[in-house]
Amino acid sequence: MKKFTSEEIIKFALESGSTLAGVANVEDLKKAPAFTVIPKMPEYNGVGTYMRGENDEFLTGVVWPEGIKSVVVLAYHHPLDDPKLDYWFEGHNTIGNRKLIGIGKKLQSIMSEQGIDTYAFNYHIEKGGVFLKDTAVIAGLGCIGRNNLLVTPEYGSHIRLRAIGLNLDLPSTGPSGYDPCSTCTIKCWEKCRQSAFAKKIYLETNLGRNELPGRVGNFDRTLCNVQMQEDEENMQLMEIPAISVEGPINAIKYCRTCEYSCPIGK
Ligand code: B12
Ligand code: SF4
Ligand code: SF4
Repeated sequence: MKKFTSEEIIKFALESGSTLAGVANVEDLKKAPAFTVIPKMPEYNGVGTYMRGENDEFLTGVVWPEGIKSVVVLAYHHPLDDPKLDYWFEGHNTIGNRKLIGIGKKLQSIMSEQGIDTYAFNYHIEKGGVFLKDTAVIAGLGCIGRNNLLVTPEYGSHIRLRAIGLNLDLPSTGPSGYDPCSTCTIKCWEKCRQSAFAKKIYLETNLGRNELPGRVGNFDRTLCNVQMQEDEENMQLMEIPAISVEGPINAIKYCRTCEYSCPIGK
């Protein structure tokens, strides 16, 4: 098998249609904040998790597939003038996620032609996923902003992520050290209508690290989830031929206020 560098793999990912891409070594990810704090946080089974039945068990950690040594993170631009890329349609994935799945498949096919084993990580942690924002930071795509989202220099937080594992032991291509929040005067976290960033609810001493949700421990996912549930109740019928040719389909427009309130990438 030919030896590849992280940069060569990134080139394949960009050729596959990814807007941005980077590589994170699995050993670096095992030490990254989200991967280490999650078992110490209170259980959460709201939107974004995959708890279908009463007997489903909480899976608080990431299960690493055998032989996978590095992860390629794929980022797809979700521009402000195309919000429907991010709508969830009843029983369907978002258009943006479908794009990302297609890009991942292309990359997997290029890798397989080169004799490299790959693994497509699921979106949901409970179905074998990884924490995508931390993976993107370790891969050098940007930083975790005060809005608790990945902020990239090129597109701000207006991107969505996916990951493909490789059986290649490649070095991480980050972190980059990029940090626009340290000098920013815009209080993006104050714009949240659920006040999800109003109080410090996680302590460094309890979670065992300094990098906390919302950076300083003030992002409350249960309050954000209240908004997500309201958004689900307010879903609207829409004509989206790319998803359904049989007429209108219910669309959920999940809140993006913390994403939109950051000026980077606009
Ligand atoms: C479950 C989930 C949710 C849940 C719970 C979120 C949570 N953070 O716990 C809910 C429903 C509330 C939610 C809301 C949203 N989500 Co969501 N969600 C997920 C999911 C499936 C898992 C996230 C998770 O459990 N993380 C674990 C927690 C503990 O991590 P955390 O809160 O980010 O905290 C860690 C980081 O901040 C990190 N950190 C802090 N500082 C530093 C510094 C360094 C150097 C590093 C490495 C790390 C680091 O440390 C913290 C832990 O201590 C991911 C997809 C995936 N597989 O990753 C999408 C994902 C994170 N969501 C996403 C989005 C866009 C949203 C929303 C805007 C809704 C929407 N319209 O899609 C809101 C934004 C809320 C917010 N401001 O964070 C995107 C983020 C893209 C981006 N640009 O960052 C993702 C990646 C999915 C995707 N489509 O690409 N989400
Ligand atoms: S607006 Fe953007 S740059 Fe400023 S603190 Fe918020 S996330 Fe950071
Ligand atoms: S997605 Fe909306 S409700 Fe959730 S933290 Fe961001 S602004 Fe608040």
